[in-house]
Amino acid sequence: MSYCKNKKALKEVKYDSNVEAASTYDLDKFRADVLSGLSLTPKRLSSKYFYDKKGDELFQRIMECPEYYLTRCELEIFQWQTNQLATRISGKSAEPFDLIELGVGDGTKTRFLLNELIETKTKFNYLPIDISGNILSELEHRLSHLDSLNITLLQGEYLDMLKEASRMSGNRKVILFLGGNIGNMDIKEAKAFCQNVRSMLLPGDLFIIGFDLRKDPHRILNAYNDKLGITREFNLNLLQRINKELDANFEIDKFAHYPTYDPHTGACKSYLVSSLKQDVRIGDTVVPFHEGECVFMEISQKYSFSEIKLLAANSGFSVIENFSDHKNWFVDSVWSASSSQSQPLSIL
Ligand code: AVJ
Repeated sequence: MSYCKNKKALKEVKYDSNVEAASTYDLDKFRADVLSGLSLTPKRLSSKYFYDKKGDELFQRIMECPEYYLTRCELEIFQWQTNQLATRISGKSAEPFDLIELGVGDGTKTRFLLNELIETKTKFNYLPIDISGNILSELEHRLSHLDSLNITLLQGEYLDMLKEASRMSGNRKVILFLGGNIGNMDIKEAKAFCQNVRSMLLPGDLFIIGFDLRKDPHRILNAYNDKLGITREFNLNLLQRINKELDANFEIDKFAHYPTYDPHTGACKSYLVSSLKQDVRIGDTVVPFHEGECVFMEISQKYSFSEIKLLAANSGFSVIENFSDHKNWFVDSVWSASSSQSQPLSIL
């Protein structure tokens, strides 16, 4: 189900599956998720499947779009507040800790932090988790010059791999969840996710989450509707991936990309809308589409500071510091796991 690659072994990592077995398993799950999603009303596909090789490339290009401010804002935080962030993360104890990153992307931001921690001779292990094996090997390559870095790559779903990581050591934990990836869950899912992460931590462990903040709705919508049409391609690429991997026959030009932002709920959602009545075949299954019928592709939830505070409290954490960019468009919020007795009743 997963594979772990251990560069400089911090511990012997045991794994019983191989990559071959992993891909067969993943393909069955992909098929099941696609078919069940498309049998719902409204139809939906999961944005976690955007990231095949082509999807990774397209996302890299989205990050370079002038409209897509998120990455640049968070980069600014990691570039200019590295020292303060590193101090927060290292804490006061000299004991080694595990820095576990959920969803690594290209690792540009984290590199600032890793450099700082290495320069200050901080003892820590770096465990990046990503669903894309492709992205992980690129990251490993990019970090290969940091030869004093203890790194363990974990390929798989965040929570499965987090469990795996907790089994590997009893060190204090610092979890990084950057890039606004939490936005891909709605508020309810985010709460359940944070509670799940909390259940694998001990009081005082840290959870650092990057949130895209509420702001001018036009600015938000434009970030998901770039002029070059890369975000459109990024969404349509999932249909192409389904065609390739699940023997399907989506006709890409019969679906229109439709991004929306609702400033009331803070939900930025994108849809693919069928431009006519059509049948699509996926393996042996025929999926009918009406004219104008939509497939809900992705949510990118935006937050206010008070919503962040509430989410922390409702999942057993307290906010200890917020690091934002100078425009206040994005925040990396540092949470500390509260002691279990002080977890309040759910009010979200
Ligand atoms: C990688 C989840 C942070 O939601 O902003 C970018 C993905 N989708 N453009 C986001 C994405 C369309 C991105 N995250």
